[in-house]
Amino acid sequence: MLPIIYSLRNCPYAMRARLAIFKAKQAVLLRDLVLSHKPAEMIAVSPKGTVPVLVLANSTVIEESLEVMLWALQQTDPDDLLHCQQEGALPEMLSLINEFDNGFKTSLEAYKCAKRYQEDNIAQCRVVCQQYIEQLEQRLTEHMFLMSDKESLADIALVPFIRQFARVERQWYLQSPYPRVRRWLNSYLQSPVFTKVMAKHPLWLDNQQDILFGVN
Ligand SMILES: N[C@@H](CCC(=O)N[C@@H](CS)C(=O)NCC(=O)O)C(=O)O
Repeated sequence: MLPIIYSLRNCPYAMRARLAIFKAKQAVLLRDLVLSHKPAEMIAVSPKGTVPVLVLANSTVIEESLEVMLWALQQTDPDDLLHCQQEGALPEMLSLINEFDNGFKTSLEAYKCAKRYQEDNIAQCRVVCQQYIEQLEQRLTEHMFLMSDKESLADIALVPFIRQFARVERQWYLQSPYPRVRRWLNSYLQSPVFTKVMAKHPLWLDNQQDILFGVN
């Protein structure tokens, strides 16, 4: 029995989990859902009702996206996204991810909201986000990816959220002083991996058909 992942196509947390599963070449059964119709099977094992949720063959339930990523890469990590030979690399990545999951995510939500409701504080909200984007630009000045010249867990954990930031005020973003962030984000958005991870599937509740994901 393969692990089952409950997922939502455009959710950045589910996206990062799918990216890690794909990078780790782990076969899982994907069940796509919408938040207005969460499958009872998912709520039964994970009452908190957020996606992604991964259910392993031994019934272990993993209900945090970062934990799903770590589970996948601990099975196999062909691209060494965990930088396993480098002492201290993983805690450093986790610390960066934590900073973005908390501070940046909150600022991004405020920025998205200001845009959606055409609030007059949009520039202020953007400036708060920019402090985080500047940090990434600085990192990408020093190396090709966020941690080093090698791709890492941090890159695939953060990229779905930077994608969201880039979409809030498209024209502003395209001329913003962050050319390295744009190059880094574009290289993901244009990659075959991203195409696979963002493929559209029928909703599981509509046809109860699992989609084999991660290995094809
Ligand atoms: N900390 C969780 C957050 C996941 C999360 O908040 N996902 C959103 C969708 S992007 C969700 O499921 N929200 C539930 C709802 O709005 O009902 C994780 O990292 O997996």
